[in-house]
Amino acid sequence: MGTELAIFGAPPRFSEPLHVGRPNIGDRGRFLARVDKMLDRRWLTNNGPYVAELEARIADDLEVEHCVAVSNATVGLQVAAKALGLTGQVIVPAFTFVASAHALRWIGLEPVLCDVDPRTHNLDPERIGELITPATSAILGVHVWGRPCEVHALTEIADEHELKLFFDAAHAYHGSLSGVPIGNFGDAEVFSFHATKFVNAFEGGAITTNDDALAERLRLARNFGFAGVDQVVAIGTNAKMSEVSAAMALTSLESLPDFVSVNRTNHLSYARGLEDLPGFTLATYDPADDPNYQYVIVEVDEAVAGLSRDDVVRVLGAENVLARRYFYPGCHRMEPYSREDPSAIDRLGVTEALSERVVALPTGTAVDVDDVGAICEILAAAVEHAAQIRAQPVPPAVEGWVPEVIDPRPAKG
Ligand code: T4K
Repeated sequence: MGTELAIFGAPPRFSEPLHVGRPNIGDRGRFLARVDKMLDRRWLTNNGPYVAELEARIADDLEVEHCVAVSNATVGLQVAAKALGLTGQVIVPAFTFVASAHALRWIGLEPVLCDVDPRTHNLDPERIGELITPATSAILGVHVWGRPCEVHALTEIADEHELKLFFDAAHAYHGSLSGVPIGNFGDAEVFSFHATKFVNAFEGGAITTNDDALAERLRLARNFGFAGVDQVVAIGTNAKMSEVSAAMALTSLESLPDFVSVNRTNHLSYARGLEDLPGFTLATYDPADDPNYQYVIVEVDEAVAGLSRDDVVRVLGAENVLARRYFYPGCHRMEPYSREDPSAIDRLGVTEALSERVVALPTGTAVDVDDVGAICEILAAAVEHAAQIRAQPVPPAVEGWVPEVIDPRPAKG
């Protein structure tokens, strides 16, 4: 295609925008039937029957003792942190969605940002020791892209320093490690069922744990501290999942094998389409971990590809492919962390590099192999015409979304 690229003025390859994070809908009829039933019984929230069914289903699927459904994963992380009695500092990866850090900061904890492993994009256990202080109360691992953290190494560190260990499993429903489903690790794990996630409840999440006493505290904290009618025994918040969200999550879970299958097929197609493209490295999944393949993550090596990651985002944007720079620019370059700990940059070399190189590409049930094939063709043409692209300003007349590539970074040095 080459000069037919939209960035050179050709019509965009896709007439409708192709998003990263387009929700998987599942069986619409089953969902609507559930909603009808819900309306008939006039039980809309506050630990309703769908929430109870969802919690039982998840606990069963993940082979975990307790599941506590919540209104979203951000609040779920806060409820977990409170129920774990965390104080002071919590070690968190810098390369994550900002919710992992913000959830803690919002409740007065201090997220201490740690670098990640360049191979896994997950918290690097080797870098944790240097950040532990007398104020550290916990480590929060994030299973980024649904790939499991180095759970065993993190557990050893947490045990040695008597720290709590919990996981942001927002991306990781369905994954496992050495045959143990994610949901069973650390003191607790927190899943997101946001619309863009593998299991979708519009907005929603779940906390899982094998600790009976912790589960009780989680349930209290989720519902204002109510232990029974008129009986408040603890400080709590409102983190309850509504019935309509639980109905959606249950419907989503029924379609889970289809979602995995589509994601796996798309991932394989990307792998084939990109294998000979210089400077493009697709993040892989280990099939033994039974992953959900929900994210298609590519690292762009500008020195080899001749194009930067931001050039790639611009080329795709012109074609109506709305690729995302997750997790640009890294938590350490966002407020308030950039202001409160500006020297964090010095210890976050891998996060810095990844946030410059990583791009998330569209997948999920709204994307098929033909779409993937077209995206790979666009990328191949972009590499072939890299020099022209770098010289070419984005034509203002290009239809559709063209990402704003504004660098919010303070100058180095
Ligand atoms: N921890 C981690 C590691 C996370 O990634 C997240 C959330 C959390 C914790 C917190 O979980 P929750 O509290 O949300 O349960 C999106 C999601 O809003 C966010 O949930 C997610 N991570 C993050 C990775 O992605 P944005 O700012 O990129 O959202 P937005 O509005 O740009 O949407 C993403 C794409 O999805 C767009 O291209 C449009 C498309 N989209 C989105 C929605 C909501 C649709 O096509 N339909 C939709 O209904 O954060």
